[in-house]
Amino acid sequence: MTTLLIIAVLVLGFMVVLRLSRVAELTGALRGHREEVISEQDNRTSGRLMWAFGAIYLIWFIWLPLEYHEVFLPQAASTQGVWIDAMYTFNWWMLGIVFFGTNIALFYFAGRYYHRDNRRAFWYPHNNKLELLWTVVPSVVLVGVIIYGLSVWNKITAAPAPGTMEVEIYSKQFDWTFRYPGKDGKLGATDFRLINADNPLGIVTRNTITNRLAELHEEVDKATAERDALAEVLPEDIKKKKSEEIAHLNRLIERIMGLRTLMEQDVATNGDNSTYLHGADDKVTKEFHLPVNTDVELIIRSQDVIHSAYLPHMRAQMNAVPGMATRMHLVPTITTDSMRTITGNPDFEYILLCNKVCGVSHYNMQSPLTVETAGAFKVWTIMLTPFEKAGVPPVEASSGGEATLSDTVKTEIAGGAEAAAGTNNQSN
Ligand SMILES: [Cu+2]
Repeated sequence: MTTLLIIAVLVLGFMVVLRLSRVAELTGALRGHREEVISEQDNRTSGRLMWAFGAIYLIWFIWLPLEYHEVFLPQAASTQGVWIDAMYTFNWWMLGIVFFGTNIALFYFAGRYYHRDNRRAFWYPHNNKLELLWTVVPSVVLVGVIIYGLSVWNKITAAPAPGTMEVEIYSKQFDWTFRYPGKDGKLGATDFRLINADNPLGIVTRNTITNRLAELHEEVDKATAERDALAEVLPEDIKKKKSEEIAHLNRLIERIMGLRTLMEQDVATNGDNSTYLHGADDKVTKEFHLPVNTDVELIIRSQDVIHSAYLPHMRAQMNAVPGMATRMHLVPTITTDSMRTITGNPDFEYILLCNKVCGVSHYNMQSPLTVETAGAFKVWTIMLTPFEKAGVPPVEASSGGEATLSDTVKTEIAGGAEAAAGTNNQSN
């Protein structure tokens, strides 16, 4: 009701102003005043109003951050965040100086040099020194901004020091999965062809390869049986489609056997250092923890579309791109508990957000992050179940899949190298 009244008052007020201006126009006309002739007094008033508006406008820009700084993010919670904030502040200073300088000049000149009948404008078309000045100074400042930005970016994406702990952030529509190294301290190789219900990240081990092959052979058998049983009744195009599906599954099987060849060769060459032997003890979890004051190398991957791993309190963000692994360093410097004290919010949680519009549930693609002491983190990781114990059932010695495999050993040998070249391994 009050809102309605306020709106009514505003509308009526507006109509009154319109009427009054019409009255002023008419009385002017009666007095013989011509509307197109603007007096010096009018121009001076406009000039003063320009100053008043300029002052309010600039004061508003100063007031905004002072009033609302509490809704800004709290202090940066990582070493990299401090670098980013310093760069951000530097950029704001540059922008602020230019913004206030140009706007003060704009409003000052507009108010100072209003039109006077007895004065002519000074014709000043060109000045080489001025041109040089306003070309060189912004160029130098911009080069400075870019060099500063690049140096910070290079520090954030620099190659990790040997022994840096790797943590994988794996994205898919619409959630996050995390992978921590097991006892060997290293993440194992992955391949998207091995992804199934038991192996959401496609970790490569002898077991996962065997299980995935068995699963695919079962699919081939089922699809073939289905197609053949209905051979009499199915239309030609559907049968063709079914055959294409079966051919696709068979190609997938060949590629995975190529991967297995590659794995065995790598194990033969590198022994225990082979990246294919590091996956079994990896720990796959839906919870995200990081130790405080420890340099962590985040490996970021995606299963489907481009996502972006964004940790606002760490001032960290990196795209998750399907088919490749992106990475960045992070040294969290404030534990979740300390941040609760700093912000005065007992429920404070760091958050990992997806920062690329990736589909219908993008808005909900998030995960809390716990930053804790190195000791607490270690205890937490030890409590996690290693991958091979967690999801993958042990392989039976004589599974149906294995039997069929021996039939295609020739293909394996012939296609191994080619298929291996086409595999998409993200090894460390
Ligand atoms: Cu996403």
